[in-house]
Amino acid sequence: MEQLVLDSRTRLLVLTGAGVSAESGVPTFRGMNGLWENHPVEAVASPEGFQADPALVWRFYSQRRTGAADVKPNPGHDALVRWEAHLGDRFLLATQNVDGLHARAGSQRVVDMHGNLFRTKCADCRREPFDDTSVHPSGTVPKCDSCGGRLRPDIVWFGEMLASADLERIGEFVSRKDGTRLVFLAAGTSGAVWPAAGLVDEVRTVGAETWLVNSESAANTERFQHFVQGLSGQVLPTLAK
Ligand code: BJW
Ligand code: ZN
Repeated sequence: MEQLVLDSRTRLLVLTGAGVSAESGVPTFRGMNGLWENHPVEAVASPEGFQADPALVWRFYSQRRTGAADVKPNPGHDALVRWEAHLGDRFLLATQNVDGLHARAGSQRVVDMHGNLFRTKCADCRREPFDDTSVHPSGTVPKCDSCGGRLRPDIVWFGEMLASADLERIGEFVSRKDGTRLVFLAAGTSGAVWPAAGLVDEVRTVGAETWLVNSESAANTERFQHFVQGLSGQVLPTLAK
């Protein structure tokens, strides 16, 4: 297998997607055919969907919270923890996963690009998002203590902007000028959802070396210099030297 070199002149940006959690037992989006109980994911993960049927949205996220609380990080998550221990500030993990498994595995430099399943915010007022493991499986819609409005999961839904602070943190890491060379590795992601799917092009503008680890070809495979086909829990632990 080709080897990823992580020496003292390398800084590494990792982008993970649902495939990295798959071996922990978390279903992927394309694996569900983009459907949950026959509803298109866009219907339960968009502001329009929440407006139309907030109870359905809370049933979806309650099931996700219960499922994600029951699973454990896998050897793919653990490999990323070791890389971070080795690289320190020369490591950044941008994840599209909202399940919190990277943090539970021990990763520290993590950007939750698409939010966090175990955080809730108000749909109506600006109060700070807060940690929340509550579930509402019968579809009751929790209310905000501050304004009485509807609470919603702190997730970046379709058609919503990613947090600018998160995008800036990634952008600063990409454009950092400290004499190190940038390596970009994407794992377990279909390359179909933007802006994450465009990161590979952004890093190429600064001359990054690019790797994709995925169980099948992604929508943007040809944008990467190296494609290692396989399961992330098997490939990542032996990929770097
Ligand atoms: C394994 C494996 C194993 C399995 N090992 N591999 C430009 C062009 C076209 C469209 C757009 C565009 N810009 C914006 C859009 C619209 C939209 C978008 O991208 N749509 C596409 C579907 C076309 N993007 C947005 O709306 C984004 N917002 C935005 O751009 O704001 C600006 C704006 C505002 C207003 C109007 C217009 C623009 C926000 C996107 C937020 C995504 N949110 C979701 C749902 C909520 C999260 C949740 O509830 O969990 O996040 S979508 C869903 O997809 C989820 C995921 O994080 C995300 C990415 O999926 P991922 O991780 O790639 O998973 P899968 O399942 O797709 O793929 C898994 C892969 O792993 C597969 O390839 C498997 O083979 C593989 N695999 N097991 C290795 N063991
Ligand atoms: Zn409120």
